[in-house]
Amino acid sequence: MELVEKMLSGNQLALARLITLLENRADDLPEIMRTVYPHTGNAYCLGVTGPPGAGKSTLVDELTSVMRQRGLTVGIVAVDPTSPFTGGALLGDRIRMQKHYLDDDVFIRSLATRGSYGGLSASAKCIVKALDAFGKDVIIVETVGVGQTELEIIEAVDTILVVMVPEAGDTIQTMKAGLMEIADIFAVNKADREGATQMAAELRAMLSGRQIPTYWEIPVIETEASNSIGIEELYAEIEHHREVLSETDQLSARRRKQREGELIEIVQRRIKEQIIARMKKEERFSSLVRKIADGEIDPYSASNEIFSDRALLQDCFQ
Ligand SMILES: Nc1nc2c(ncn2[C@@H]2O[C@H](COP(=O)(O)OP(=O)(O)OP(=O)(O)O)[C@@H](O)[C@H]2O)c(=O)[nH]1
Ligand SMILES: [Mg+2]
Repeated sequence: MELVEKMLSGNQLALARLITLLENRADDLPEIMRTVYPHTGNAYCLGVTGPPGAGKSTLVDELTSVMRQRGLTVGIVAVDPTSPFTGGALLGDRIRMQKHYLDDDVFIRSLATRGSYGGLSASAKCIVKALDAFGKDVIIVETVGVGQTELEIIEAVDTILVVMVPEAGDTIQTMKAGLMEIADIFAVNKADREGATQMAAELRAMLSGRQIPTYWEIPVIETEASNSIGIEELYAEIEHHREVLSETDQLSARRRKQREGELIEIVQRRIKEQIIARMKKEERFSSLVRKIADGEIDPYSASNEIFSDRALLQDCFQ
């Protein structure tokens, strides 16, 4: 693939075009990924998640400055699956405000839903791989941590930073959203506001009761992203986590698990797409749908009919 070769040789424009293909899940995506894959595995991937407006983008921006000072190249993928209509445009504007927009060594792309079921997290993961193959040292993925899509994406990173803000009910929300379970590091951002120290203490107390991995004690760092306060400390913890993961072989364990998940995901998607495409060609399928709609048959019995049709299934997997 010429475009992939160009990208691999360091061409920024090729990278941008390739990422657009991946974002749109172009037909040749599998072929692109086959070529990209052997060049992946060198970048470190940081996931940043937390409630809307917590200051994730501002923190990402600040952390990027620290990384750039250390000579690291950075790729940023911001995912906003919440608003299919305005999300893309809004996010685009927000991203543009970042101060690394003109830095050639920082590549920024925002993604928003296109109504594709489950496609967003898959696209995001492919894009992270492309940035990795391109040679970025660090890839940062920002998501609003609420739904399944975001959790799927965030699980594909090496270090998960959960950003919180000192606002009433936030801790409980975070627990509900499953963020307590996935955090490697907590940042209590907007520490200039009242209640930050108390929230950090609350979080630490909660964590001390439930430290599951013995190799890592989850730190809670207070930050003021918009005032550049606490960023170096936060970055130090990210570095520290990375070191601990490598020393304890947890990094390779995480990545092995991610690859396994990735395979299962790809197989699932292929099965789903093939069966559905094949089914839709059958007159019998539309008559089944009619029967379901008319209440003559339930969807479980209808799916049994489909799965007992050996000829149809065989046809799917030739
Ligand atoms: N007071 C205060 N405001 C902050 C701080 N950090 C960020 N903000 C402000 O909070 C607002 C939201 O910041 P963003 O970085 O866009 O937050 P986000 O979490 O990326 O938001 P979404 O992507 O929309 O979920 C902006 O107006 C920031 O300037 C902080 O430490 N203190
Ligand atoms: Mg943001």
